[in-house]
Amino acid sequence: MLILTEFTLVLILSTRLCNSQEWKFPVDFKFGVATSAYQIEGGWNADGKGVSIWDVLGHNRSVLVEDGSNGDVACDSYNKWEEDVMMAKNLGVDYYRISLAWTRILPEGHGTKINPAGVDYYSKLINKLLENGIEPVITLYHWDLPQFFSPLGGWTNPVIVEYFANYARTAFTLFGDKIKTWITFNDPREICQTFKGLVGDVTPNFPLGVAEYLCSHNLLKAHAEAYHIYDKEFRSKQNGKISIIIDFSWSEPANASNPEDVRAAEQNVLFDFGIYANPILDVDYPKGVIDRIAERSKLENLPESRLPKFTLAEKMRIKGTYDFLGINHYMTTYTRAVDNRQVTRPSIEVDAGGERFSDPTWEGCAAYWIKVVPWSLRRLLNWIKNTYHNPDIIITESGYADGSEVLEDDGRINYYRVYLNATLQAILEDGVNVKGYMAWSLMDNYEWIFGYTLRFGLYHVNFTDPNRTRTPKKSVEYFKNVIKTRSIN
Ligand code: PNW
Repeated sequence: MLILTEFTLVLILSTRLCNSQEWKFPVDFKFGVATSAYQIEGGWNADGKGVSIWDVLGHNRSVLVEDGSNGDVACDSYNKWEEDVMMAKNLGVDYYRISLAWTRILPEGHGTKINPAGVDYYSKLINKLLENGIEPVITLYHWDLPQFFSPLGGWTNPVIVEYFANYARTAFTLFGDKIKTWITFNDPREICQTFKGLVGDVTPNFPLGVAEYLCSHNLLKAHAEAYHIYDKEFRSKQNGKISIIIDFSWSEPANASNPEDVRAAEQNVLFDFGIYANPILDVDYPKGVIDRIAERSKLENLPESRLPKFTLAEKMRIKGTYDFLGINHYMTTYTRAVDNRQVTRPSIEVDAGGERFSDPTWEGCAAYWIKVVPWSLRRLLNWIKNTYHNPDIIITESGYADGSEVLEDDGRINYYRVYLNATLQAILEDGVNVKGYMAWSLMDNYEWIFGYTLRFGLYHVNFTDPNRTRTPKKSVEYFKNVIKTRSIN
């Protein structure tokens, strides 16, 4: 009986996956691919570009990088951008998400000294995309902070808010007549938790449990300033949309019938995602986060909470600063409640509590944080729908890594098949307003502290060839076909 039931279920699901006429992406749904400046451009000091924290890390502290490499040349997209556009065109994507290197536009990071060669580079790229019917989506900040801000403490210093606002206004002025979709920040959790608002070389005295929150506090204010500048000075002429991308790692209760585990998992979701999303999509930090950090701070005998407070005016300035929500999704874990009332060295991880682990039966890939667990994407999309009044969502990154130079990338094809199917389930069965899906990434690129050891591309890049030759992997045909048929096969 059980076998029959399961068999029937599999039959229904696979019929739906393969044959159903309705199991298609809605007409207004868009497909895309994403990259970021430091990961692909190279040309780290070409034609007047200034230095970023990643240039400095790649040159002086490349011991922190798995293969000791840097992004000096990367995919050489500073020279090969026309080929990149043709690759995107071949896929048939609606959009190509790139990021601007802040120091290519403003070499000093601050002030008004603009680098004309940098402006020219992005103008040519944007124009070429538009000529080929591809919408350029621009991320202002994808981690390559101007080095100027590093000794000031990066995102932990509130002065950064005005500097970022100046950079954002410069970008809207230079490119806004051609751009319909702007993103302020890519992945605040990575910026503030992984990299601690700098590039995460955490010294023994680094103020953990404080720095992460100073970073998110300033980042949220900077996001809101950029949003309001766009709204007030540019929107009426340029008619674009602007928002933020927040990475969402889903946390599932280890035992769904144990209320403690349910609470611990929810708390992790609030610390990973809600801490950045709630001030924008609702108001202020989530209550669960405020209460938890206050409680931990008290245990540590601190006079006040380690989490900074927004004034009422700041809360109102940040609230509602989104025209849609960008989501990057990679990680899934189970969370088990643990008793951690003891006082240890504070950090956002300790504050978040719970013990996170993955199921050994989940299929993995070369990136340890990625498991193929598509139901978790569907759950987190529903969580957003239910928590924040069903906003428009664009999945701005989703992808799979190989650890070697695989061209027959069946693992990636399977990944996209099941994650796109979960996206369709969320749209068609659950009524979540998902409006787009972007694959990470158009091509293999510099994967931060993993250097060139992880390959996320639909296109292979030969990093030992001075020409950085690009070759389509098998997944190019697959993704192309999904876009063409608007269905999964
Ligand atoms: C994203 N996680 O970072 C970045 O936006 C990309 O630049 C990067 O290349 C891509 O993911 C692949 O790693 C994340 O552990 C890295 O949940 C890790 C996580 C999330 C985002």
